[in-house]
This record gives sequence, structure tokens and C-alpha cells, in this order.
Amino acid sequence: MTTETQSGTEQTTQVHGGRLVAQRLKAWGVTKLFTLSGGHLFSIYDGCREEGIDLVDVRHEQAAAFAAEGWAKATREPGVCALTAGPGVTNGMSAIASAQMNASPVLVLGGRAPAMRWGMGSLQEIDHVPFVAPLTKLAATAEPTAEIPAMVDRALQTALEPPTGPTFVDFPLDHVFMEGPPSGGAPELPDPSAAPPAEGVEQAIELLRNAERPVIMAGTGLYWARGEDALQRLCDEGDIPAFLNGLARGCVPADHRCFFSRARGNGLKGADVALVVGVPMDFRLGFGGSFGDDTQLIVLGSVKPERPHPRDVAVELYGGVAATLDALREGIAARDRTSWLSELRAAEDERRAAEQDELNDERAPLHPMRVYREINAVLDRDAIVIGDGGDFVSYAGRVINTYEPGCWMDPGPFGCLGSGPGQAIAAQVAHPDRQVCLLLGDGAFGFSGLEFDTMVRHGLPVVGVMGNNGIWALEKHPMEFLYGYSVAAELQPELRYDQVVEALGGHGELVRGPGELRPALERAFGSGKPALVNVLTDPSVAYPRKANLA
Ligand SMILES: Cc1ncc(C[n+]2csc(CCOP(=O)(O)OP(=O)(O)O)c2C)c(N)n1
Ligand SMILES: [Mg+2]
Repeated sequence: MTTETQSGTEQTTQVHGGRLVAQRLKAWGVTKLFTLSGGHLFSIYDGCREEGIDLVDVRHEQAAAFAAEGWAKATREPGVCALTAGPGVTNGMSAIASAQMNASPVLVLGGRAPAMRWGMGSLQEIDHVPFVAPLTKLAATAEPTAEIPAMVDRALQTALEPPTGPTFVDFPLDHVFMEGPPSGGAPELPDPSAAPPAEGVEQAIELLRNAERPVIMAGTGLYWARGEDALQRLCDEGDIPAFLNGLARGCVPADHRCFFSRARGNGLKGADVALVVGVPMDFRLGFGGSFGDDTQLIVLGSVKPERPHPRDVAVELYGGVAATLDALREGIAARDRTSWLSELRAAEDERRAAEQDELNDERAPLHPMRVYREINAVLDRDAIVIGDGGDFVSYAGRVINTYEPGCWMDPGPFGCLGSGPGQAIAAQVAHPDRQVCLLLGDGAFGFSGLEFDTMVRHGLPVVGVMGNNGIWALEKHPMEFLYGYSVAAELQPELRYDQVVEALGGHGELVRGPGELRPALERAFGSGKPALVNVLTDPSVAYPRKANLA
């Protein structure tokens, strides 16, 4: 409903608070809102309908919030979800924490019990801000109605500013149903690739120029900073090998001469200088111990991290990542380091050769590596692959090839099972013409498996491939190793998750032997429907991991 008020010569068209929200979303280029219904959100829905923002409604709020993160990962635009007051917001908390750890620019809109009765015990009344604040860059309540546009602007701006990350605004029911004047013009969208280079580049150039065995270790921050082209130029001209984790996967294509994965130990330990780009030295880098004791570190990021580095760093560079990478390249002058590259290539090839037996394993139920040999063969170069599970996804991280940025999504360091379906939904909404392949453990399926219904209702032909070993393998094997037995580690063997997906209106396949897998994958991708290829895998296969928890 709109009303016109005339005051003197000035005329203001008042619109309701939900419409104000939608107008600002639209101004920032938001086209999709991931949500699950709740009365507190009706006026936002109405606003989105008026403004042409599509709603994608899911089956659990965590999927809506993971989808918002998936949208951000797939597009590098802000992902937005709307969660109803109280349990809607609490259900989204794991995904908000996940977005925080991945620095994903996400805006979470919350419903909220009415301000006029606050404290009197309205339905679903709880103050979200204190418990969401530690997980976000900004958490606030928008009131009164006239404050809504500026608050939405600030939340989106904050989510997109480096370090990118999630923000939260909730809207008291009365204020979002009341009317206020539209405000706010076209926002200036931050362009991370235009940020100026960091100070202190000269010292880094000096180190890199003289290095004989330099390496680059890049992670999620490189992706958010849109640094992939500059990184490739630096690798190319400096003959510098690159190792990638997190969302940086694909920022150097898997078949690039400077890309290595299996030789990571040789590269990081053997390096005299390591350029560490957009990646914290957390457990994934052995808290800094993945590098050699004598490796000199240059750390590059968009902003100085809050957490101190766990080991000495020779040069710290904070500023525009792409511009700094270009400045380094210009400073170091081309250098022939083919012998260093060949040494690593030999190590890489040797490890890959040693994998062949597992990739070709003929056993039934299948070895997980055999599953990945078949998947690699059917995926397009720009397929988006999403991992959600334990050991099954650890294997994938090792052997799935990623060629373009934004084509690999896993839960990241928060490691939340159940993150996959929401991210797959968003990836397919963002890229309707590309393959989206969702890798699922049978345990992981239980958290968000009903999102196959969302995929069916929204016509999203995501292909799930399940490594169904009937156990929580990533927990069962380590527990047996430590205690000689395991508890709480079993699932039902050979459960027909494919039939669950069929019952929801999707396409299902059961695969018992390796020869059946390729045709089943082809039928699944050919079906044009959401699909699940339920592959029975060998529960006795334990992923060879060194560290689990610490
Ligand atoms: C929300 C959540 N709960 C529990 C865990 C602990 N956890 C990590 S991996 C894993 C096992 C996953 O089992 P499955 O998906 O079947 O994959 P598998 O290891 O069997 O290949 C569990 C329980 C977690 N990471 N996230
Ligand atoms: Mg399992």
C-alpha cells in the first residue's frame, strides 16, 4: 500500500518498511532473496514482489543462510537471506558463523517481534543482536521505519568492505509494516581490484627477486579481492609455483604449469621465500609449520588480520591484493626458475602416479577415489563442485580438478556439515547453465537432504553424488585409532537416499559397482532434474590424515 502526502511543494511517496528494504536491496544489485516463510517477513516479501526480487524458499533456515553464502561464493556479490524472528534466526546461526570464517559477504535480514510490545512476551520474541553480534561485522535493529534504508545500506556496505563478512539487521514487525519515505541513491559498489597497492612492497620485491625457491600460498582472501589474474601474471613471469586452498582454488587453473597440489609439502617446506596471500596460518597451514623453518614469509592481505601470525613474518603487506601482486611482478623482473619448477613437477608426478591404483580400484562397494576418477571424467571445465561430508570430501579436495575461480565450495574452516545443499541451490540459481555437482557423505545428507525438495520446486538440476559408506567415517576411523573401538559412528548401511530424492520428485540412481557409475552420472546430468547418485562406498577405507582436531 502506498500513500501520498502533500506538504507544501514537496511530495513524498510513503511505502511500507518491507518495500524500503527491497528498494535498497535492488539498488545494490540484489536479485534473489533466500528465505523460509514467517509472518514477521511478509512485508519484506511484499516489497520484493513489488521490486522484482525473486524469492527462493527452502526447508530449513540454515539452508537459506548457507544459500546466501553460496550466492556470495558463486558470484562475489552479496548474498542475502531473510530469517523469521526467533527460531528462524537461531536456525541460521551455524551458517552465519561459517560465513564469518570464510569472510563471505552476506546480509542476513531477521524478522523481529514488535517494538511496541517489546519485553511483554510476543510470539518468537528474543533479542537476536547480542548473540548474532559476535558472528558478524555489524548486527543491529532497524527502527523506526524511516531508518530502514540507511540501515540496509550500511549493512551491505559493511559486508562488502574488506575484510568482507556477514552482517545482520532485524526489523521489528510494527516498524516494517509501517510506512516511511524512500531514501538513498545508487550506492557506490566497492571494487576490490581497484584498491591501491600495499606499502612496503620494496622489501618484498627484494626478497622475492633474490629467492631461488619461491612459492605462493594463496587462499580465500585472494578470491574476495579478485586477485586471480594478477596472481597468474606473477606466477607466469616469475616462474613461481602456486598452492591454493579455500576459495582460491581455481584461481590458477589445475592444468597451469605453475599449479601444484600433491607437491605442497615439498614446495612449502623447501621454499626459501613464501608469499602467503589471503590465507590465515590456521590448522590448514599447520599454524605456520607447513613452511620450512628457514622459509622467509611475506604475508599479503586486504587488511591486517585481527589474529596475530603464529610465526615470524619478514614482510607484511596490507592493501589492494591485485595491485600489490602486480607491483611485485613489475619489481622482481623475469627470472628463470625452471629447475625449481621441474623439481616440484617431478614430486607432483610421482605422487599422482602413486594414486593410480586407488583411482582405478575395481572393488565393490567402491573406493572413494574411484568415484572421483569417474566424476572428473564427466565434469565440464566450469562445473561448480560443492563438498559436504567427511572423508568423502577430503578425498575430493585432493583429486577434483578446479579450473576457474568460484568452482569449488566446501564448508571452509568452520567445517559445518549440512552446508552443501544450500550452497548448491545458490550456485545453480546463479549459473543455471552450468553443471552443479554436490558431493555428499551419507551422514551429511541428514542435515539438509530435504533441500532436494527445494531444488525440485525451483527447477534446479543439481546433481548430488553420495559416498554412502554407512558410517561417519571421519569420526569412526580416528576414534578406533585412538580407543580401539568406536561409538556413535554408525549409520544405516546401504540406505536408499536415492529413493528419498525420487520421492521428493528428483532423479535417483543406486550404484553398487564401479562399472555402473559413469552411465549413472551421465543419466543424472542428462535427466535435467535434481538428482542423487547414491554410490555405495567401502567403509573400511580410512582417509590417511595426520591431524584431526587440533
Ligand atoms: C554440524 C556438524 N556436526 C558434526 C561434525 C563432525 N563431523 C565431521 S565429519 C563427520 C562425519 C561425516 O560423515 P559423512 O558425511 O558420512 O562422510 P564420511 O566421513 O563418512 O565420508 C562428522 C560427524 C561437523 N563437522 N559438523
Ligand atoms: Mg559416511
